[in-house]
Amino acid sequence: MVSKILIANRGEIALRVLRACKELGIPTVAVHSTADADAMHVRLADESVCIGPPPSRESYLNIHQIVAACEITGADAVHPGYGFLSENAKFADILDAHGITFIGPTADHIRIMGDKITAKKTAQELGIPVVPGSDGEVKPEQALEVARKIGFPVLIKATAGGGGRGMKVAKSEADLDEAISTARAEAAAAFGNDAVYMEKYLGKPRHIEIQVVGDGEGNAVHLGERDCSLQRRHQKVWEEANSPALNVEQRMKIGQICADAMKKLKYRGAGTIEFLYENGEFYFIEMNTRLQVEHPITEAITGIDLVHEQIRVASGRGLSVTQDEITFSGHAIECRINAEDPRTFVPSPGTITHFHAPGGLGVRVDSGAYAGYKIPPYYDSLIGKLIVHGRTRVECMMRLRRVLDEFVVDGIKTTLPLFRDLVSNQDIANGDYDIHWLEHYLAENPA
Ligand code: MV4
Repeated sequence: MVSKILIANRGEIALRVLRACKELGIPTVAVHSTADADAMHVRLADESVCIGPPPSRESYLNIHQIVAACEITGADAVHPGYGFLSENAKFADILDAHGITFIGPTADHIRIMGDKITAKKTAQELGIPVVPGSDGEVKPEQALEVARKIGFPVLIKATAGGGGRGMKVAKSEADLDEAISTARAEAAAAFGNDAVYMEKYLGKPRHIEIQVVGDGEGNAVHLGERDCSLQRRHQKVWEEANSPALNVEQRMKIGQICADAMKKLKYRGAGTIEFLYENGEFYFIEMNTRLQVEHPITEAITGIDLVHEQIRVASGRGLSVTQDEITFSGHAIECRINAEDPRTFVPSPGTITHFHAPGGLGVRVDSGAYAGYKIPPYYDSLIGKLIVHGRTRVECMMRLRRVLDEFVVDGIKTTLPLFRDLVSNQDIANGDYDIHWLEHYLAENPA
């Protein structure tokens, strides 16, 4: 059942999920740490429960406290948002054991996709193109033979990794031993698991991800792609739907491959299938079994509320659309507004003294910030997302430029000045960038 939803998250995504619940007429329970007692989602929820002190491991990651909050309030479903427990299979299992609906995939699918080797093997079995590489884990004594078969340069990746953690490039045989030992040591330290695998290293790819939603019974749809290439140290900064690099035929082809794969898997809920895209080819790297930060740009071009879809599926009501009913209209860009220095990205916590969010046609601001809001230093620095839509990419960029000039966040440093530079950059205007572009730009354009 889904008759009262507990939102096991904070910040802008908690507010976003709460909005979807309210539109569906479903009562909401907010949980918060003592640092978030004044947060907007707490104010707007029907009920709220303090689940602990500020540290995440004592609050938003505390499974016992969240289950207790469900028991206290009678919440029979939990939306995990992203981050925190959103891809924690044990959490999904524990909720199932308590008869509480986890609004997301099955614990088994979370596990399969959480292990990067089983994720890749599963993707391959489902007909998704993958990066050429090793057949599973590579032991040090096998590394040279495997690398010669793949061809240098190769990339060593942690099986338990993801998001770029525990990766090492080996450009030639001379680099290989050190790359392997360093990657294994870092993986052991970061994940408690030193297993690594190997892939052909792609030098100048774009990062393109496909949004999918499945009903858990064999139906699934794709909602097109998002280009997330503009990243800094694996943190996405600016995302676009559609990708400036793809045409309609490519979009439909890779989208259908992903939707068909999710049908075979009987995938339940929202998911994102991540690819590297280079020389016209897609290469699967990972699948995220959660709602992504950047989901609003997909909503902007399709008109589909992804959280509504998640809740419908979790309620057993299935998808609200068939593939033929999904259309892609216009272009959308998301800028992540972080409480950080716009060049060094050093966190800038503090109190917002003035907050003016822009408006107008095609403008969405997902944020729980307000004048007087004290940004807690305990969590990530995202204070809001600016999503702008236009009928074309040119119109979208024109609107984004106006909106960035209108947006006011005083009292702390934010990444807004960076976006004001990017929206006027020729490469960005031409959509001419890859995953390394932003780091090169920041290095060449220091504060
Ligand atoms: C790669 C790659 C090049 N070749 N795999 C980084 C995080 C994780 N999603 C996988 N990542 C990469 N895997 C091969 N075979 C380059 C990256 C990568 C990257 C990927 C997407 C977005 C930004 C990135 C930044 C650095 C490296």
